[in-house]
Order: sequence, then C-alpha cells, then structure tokens
Amino acid sequence: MTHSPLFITFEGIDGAGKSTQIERLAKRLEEQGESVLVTREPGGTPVGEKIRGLLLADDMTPKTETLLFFAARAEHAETKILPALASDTWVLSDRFTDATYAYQVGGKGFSGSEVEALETWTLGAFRPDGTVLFDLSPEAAAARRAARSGGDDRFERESAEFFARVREAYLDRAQRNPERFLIVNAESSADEIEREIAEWVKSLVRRKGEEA
Ligand code: Z5A
Repeated sequence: MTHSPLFITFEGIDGAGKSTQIERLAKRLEEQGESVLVTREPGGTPVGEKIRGLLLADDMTPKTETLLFFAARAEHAETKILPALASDTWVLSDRFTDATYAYQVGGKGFSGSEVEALETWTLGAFRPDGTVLFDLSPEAAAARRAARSGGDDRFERESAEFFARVREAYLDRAQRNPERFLIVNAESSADEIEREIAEWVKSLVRRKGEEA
C-alpha cells in the first residue's frame, strides 16, 4: 500500500474481543508489508504502565482517576504514538480517549465538558483516524470474563448497571461520529469480525487518501 499509516483505536466494554482483533489486524497489515505498533491504554509507555498499576488497583476520586488517564495519555501520545506515525508505522491502540468518555463520563458521571477541555489540552487537534467499537451486552461480557483465569481489577468489579451506562455512552459517541467509528457486533464470530474490520480499514485508507 502507498499511503500514510493510520492511527486506529479499539473500544468497548472489557471482554468484548478487542485484543483478539488487534492481533489479527496487525498480522494482516504486516503481511501487506506495513510496519505496525500495537499499544494500549492505560499504559503503552514505562510511565504509563506505572500509572496503569495505580488505576487498576487503588481506589481514588473520579477527578484523580480522570487526570491519571490523561497523564498516561499525554506520555503515550507524545513519546510513542506520534513518533511511530511520523516514522511510517501504523498504530493500533487498545483503548484511547473514547474510553474516558465512556467510563468516567458515562459510567461514573464525571463532567463531559471537563473531559473535552482535558482532551484539547493534552492532544490539541490529534484524534484517531478510525475507531472500532465492539458492542456487547454487559451480561455477555461478564460471562466471557468469568470464563477466563485471573482476578477482576477495580473496573471489572463494577455493577451491570455501570457497564450498561458505559455501553450506551460508547454507542452515543459512535452515533455522533459515524465517519470515524465502525460498530461491530461482538457476538459475531471472531473470523466474521476480522473480515468486517479488514474491509472497513480498506475503505478508511481510500477515504483518507482522497482527503489528503
Ligand atoms: N479505562 C477507563 O476507565 N478509562 C480510560 O480512559 C481507559 C481505560 C483508557 C483497562 O482494562 C480498564 O481501564 C478498563 C477500562 C478502564 N476496564 N474495564 N472494565 P484492561 O486493559 O485490563 O482490559 P480491557 O481493555 O477491558 O481488555 P480485556 O479485558 O483484555 O478485553 P478484550 O481485549 O476486549 O477482549 P479479548 O481479551 O480479546 O477477549 C476476551 C475473551 O473473549 C477471550 O477469552 C477471547 O478468546 C474471547 N473472544 C474474543 N473474541 C470473541 C468472539 N468474537 N466470540 C467469542 N469469544 C471471543
């Protein structure tokens, strides 16, 4: 392919299948000769991974939590994502700012306008080129989490009502930004979802090429 690399984010309630599809898309792109960076939030950098440890384990106020997500994101964008894109590398991130709108604003009731202000302060006009939203009912996500080994983190212990609000907030963001989002039914087979994402990425590349 001859085009600029894209920054694609993967969102949804946990257990929806993001990691599975990120690996598959990375493999497809690499087979086409692309250079690909797979990363995640919170985390993705040494400082970000330390912040992740705090966020997933320690109780804190919604304000502290939101600021820590943005602190990790500032480090992630400046030291990892932007340099990768500048050196012709695609970036696939397991979560980005939409997760803050879904979890902290939708789930916990933190102010959306304050998150918008933090987003602009942290990232300027930088946003993902495309975002895949894995839509899954909180019940199905809980069943998938129960089937895998390892204990639940602080977020995974939230109520079904909390996850229902997170899901609605994600769908609302996707409906307001249809040009950026692909919504996939996370209950389809992994192979079907992989094909759907691959087709969408092709059309995104064409669209971005026409806009350039
Ligand atoms: N958080 C936040 O609050 N605010 C923010 O701004 C940010 C994050 C950035 C990070 O969790 C937590 O931080 C997250 C939100 C919060 N918490 N929650 N809840 P994380 O990084 O530890 O975990 P995660 O992002 O939620 O990912 P995950 O739990 O690893 O889930 P996943 O990547 O979406 O799913 P998966 O590992 O690919 O698949 C889950 C299982 O389903 C697995 O057994 C697969 O084999 C299976 N699977 C996958 N695809 C399918 C299909 N299609 N059918 C059936 N089964 C499937």
